[in-house]
Amino acid sequence: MPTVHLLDYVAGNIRSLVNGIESQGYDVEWVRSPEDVPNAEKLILPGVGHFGHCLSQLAQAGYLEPVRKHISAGKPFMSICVGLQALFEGSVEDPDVPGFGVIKGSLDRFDDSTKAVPHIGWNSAYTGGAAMYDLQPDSKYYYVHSYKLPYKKGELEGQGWTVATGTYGTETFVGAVAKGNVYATQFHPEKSGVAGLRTLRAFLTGEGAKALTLPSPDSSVSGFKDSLTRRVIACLDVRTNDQGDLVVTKGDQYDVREKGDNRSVRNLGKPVEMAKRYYEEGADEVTFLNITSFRDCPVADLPMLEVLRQTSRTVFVPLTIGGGIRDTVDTDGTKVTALEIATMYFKSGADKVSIGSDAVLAAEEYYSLGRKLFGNTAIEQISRAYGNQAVVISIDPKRVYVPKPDATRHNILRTSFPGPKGEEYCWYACTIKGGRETRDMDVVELVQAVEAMGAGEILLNCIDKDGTNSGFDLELIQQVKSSIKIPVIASSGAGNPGHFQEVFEKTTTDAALGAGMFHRGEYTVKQVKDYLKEKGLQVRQFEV
Ligand code: 1PR
Repeated sequence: MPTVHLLDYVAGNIRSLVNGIESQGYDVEWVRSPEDVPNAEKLILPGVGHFGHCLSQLAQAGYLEPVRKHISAGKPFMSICVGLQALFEGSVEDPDVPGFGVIKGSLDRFDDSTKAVPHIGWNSAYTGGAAMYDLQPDSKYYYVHSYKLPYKKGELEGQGWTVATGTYGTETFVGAVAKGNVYATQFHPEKSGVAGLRTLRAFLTGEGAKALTLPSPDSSVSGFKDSLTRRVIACLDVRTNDQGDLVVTKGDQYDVREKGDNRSVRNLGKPVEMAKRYYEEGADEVTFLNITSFRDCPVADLPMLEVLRQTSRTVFVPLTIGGGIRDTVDTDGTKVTALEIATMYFKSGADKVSIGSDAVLAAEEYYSLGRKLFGNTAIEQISRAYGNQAVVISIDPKRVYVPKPDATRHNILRTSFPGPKGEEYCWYACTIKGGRETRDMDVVELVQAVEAMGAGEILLNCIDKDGTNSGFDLELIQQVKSSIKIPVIASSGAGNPGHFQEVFEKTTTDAALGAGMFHRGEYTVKQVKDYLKEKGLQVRQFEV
């Protein structure tokens, strides 16, 4: 099999990239020291973490010069995400650390005054008609980043670079650049479904470089409307049933057992098969929640690791895994940190981890210590190692009614759905252990604390709505959205495509998630996306 060299310079969640490359019939050889670089014919630099971390790791390990030589020798070179950013001169993310300087220009941060940052989701890589590694004008690519090169007409073209852009809010940014032997993408091709694998293939085969067209001097790829699509996520709650099999289940307000005399765990199918089906129907992401954390099992044998390994070989959209991510003690008595558990998940193919109960406990400590951070929580440790975007906080709130605003110290809202005694106000209490234990913390307190700790995204469930098919809790979603800058995924209650339209139109949510309606076969992901498109909302269509 032909090979491509991959620079393995930090612990990164690059299993998906390896899977993407292998799916195209190529073998990965790892560059493990600077001496290996000259042996590489084709070299890929996957960017992990943040700008300064990436470049200082490369510098410390002695990679800067060999990589520069590889590029100037005209050998095929591709860099991804922070790897693209590293090619520029610098970034406001770490102003003291210089980049490779292969491209003139410096990165800034997305403006978060009117939109969520990081920019997470499927956006364009628009080339304005230039041929660039098989990028297609109607395709969408998966981005996740807070820093970007703002697109300025002619700036990169004047240096001979062909440019592709996306637009987020009113900001047009550089999504990909190419010149000669160099191709760099801000998006993740390995997570961008068929469109992403196509552009990766164009690099691997060399066809992309051959067919690349130069920008014309007056070309412009800016001036777009926001091209970020509405993200639709399929979620699989997974646990072992009473027979010991790993099954996808689904509860009603978190009760996953059948009603009536037969109280066995509901079995709705097999996790790997169902994830693949949702991918092929056009799910923009797939989330697995390991709802019982497989107690009594050595950490290294967690069945979810195998589920991820198998899923990530065929599902090329982001995979999130949640459940049991906390410091723990293994069955043999050894201590295992949350970071170590997250690392195992990343190495098995996860792109993000989701933390539930542990986040609530960490937030309680954060407030009790006077809002100070000491760098020791799971959220801080995992986001430091893998980047904020890799850490999702899954919240399981419950509505608590109060008769008047000053009846509680918590962040309340006036509700259009009064309580059993006609109460017009409510707040949302955070729970832990799958809703079994309610804590004296409201959702606003929790999301603000975890944002300060470095979480990249919120997965906002709602116990009252879970499994009811009655639509999302719009009041809860808007309360959370207006309290933080990081993106929010609305979850719980989706029962038909109209509920997705409603949550996207009536709140500013960044994504919406469904579970039961997909598992029970009531609607497919494709039907939801077709419906949203019909209603004039931008969605990514699945490509074959
Ligand atoms: O606390 O870090 O070990 O994580 C445990 C994880 O498991 C948490 O993310 C928690 O939300 C989840 N979890 C625990 N128990 C349950 C349960 O159902 N008994 N599931 C559970 C949470 C909620 C969503 C669901 C949406 C949409 N399930 O995953 O998919 O509510 O459902 P719908 O569209 O059918 O209404 P830790």
